Amino acid sequence: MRRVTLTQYLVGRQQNNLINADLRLLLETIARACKAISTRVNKGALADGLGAAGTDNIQGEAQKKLDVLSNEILMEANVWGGNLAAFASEEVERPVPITEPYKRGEYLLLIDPLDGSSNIDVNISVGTIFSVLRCPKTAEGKYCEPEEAAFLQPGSRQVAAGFAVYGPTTVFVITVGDGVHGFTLDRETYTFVQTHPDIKIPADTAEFAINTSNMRRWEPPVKRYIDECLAGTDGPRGKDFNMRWVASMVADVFRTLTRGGIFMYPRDSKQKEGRLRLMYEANPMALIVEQAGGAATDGARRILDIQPKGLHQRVAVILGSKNEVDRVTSYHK
Ligand code: AFP
Repeated sequence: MRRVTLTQYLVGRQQNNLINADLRLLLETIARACKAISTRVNKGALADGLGAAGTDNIQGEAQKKLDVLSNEILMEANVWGGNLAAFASEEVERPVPITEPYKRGEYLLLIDPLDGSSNIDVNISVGTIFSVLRCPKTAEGKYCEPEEAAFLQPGSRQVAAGFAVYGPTTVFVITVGDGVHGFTLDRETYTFVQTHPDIKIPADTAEFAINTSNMRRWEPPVKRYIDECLAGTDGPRGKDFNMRWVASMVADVFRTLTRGGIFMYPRDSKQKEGRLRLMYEANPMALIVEQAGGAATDGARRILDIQPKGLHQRVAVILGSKNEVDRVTSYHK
């Protein structure tokens, strides 16, 4: 039986009026850019793509060459479509509005061009994360100037979100609000082919993902939850837990989507706001996880309800199998 391609999936959503032609073009263009990034990532040291770029991003973090290149690939791919008002990127301090000679459109694109880039030089999976919002309109019905304020919308306003994982295979995961679907890159035809239709996260799990080197800094509810997992069959959970930590959110989230699990990057005494960025990491992943039947909070609040204050603000993230996320949230109450 012939598998559905990403284009067929998106055309189907357009025919069902779930998305319009502009959003479909945007999503197809993002996927095409992810193919180009995948090719560069897979070349690795053969193409002088590894190592530091010699510059820092807005977060003051040293950029990798592939961080900068991935950002350029995504921006160049999306500047001409006439469907974007502006984009925002982890790698760029301020939003980049679409300007003449290009036409503006109704969407705002937020990207983490290369998530997990500290793993690049050691050949561990990395990825691209994206989030799509609508540009707000004024009372007169005109699009607002796509400055930072236009982006500061809660994650529940996203019209689409997804990510690519550049791993043993390149997988593109997307939601437009009617479930979560995964597409694997067929390198012979260079086509994304649906391999994970309608992904659902198991409500229970016996696997947690957290960077335990931060344990001494955690707040009590997180410490209690992890201690109980570590106590295994002899402890209050009555079962043994396994641990995974890739340190590439895209890889940890894809594993959580496909076999269940709880992914945690809590706030702690050193990273008081948490480490992950709300607008282009937590929000898109929270929409994906909820659309797959999971849950995503900052320990207390639903991620998608958080009213952003800044484009690059950080947030605590606890997401995955619903029953486990609910348990951690109950410990915070
Ligand atoms: P980098 O992009 O700087 O490698 O950070 C990756 C990340 O934002 C996210 O993908 C990981 O889950 C998390 O940071 C890993 O953080 P630690 O290195 O502190 O474990």
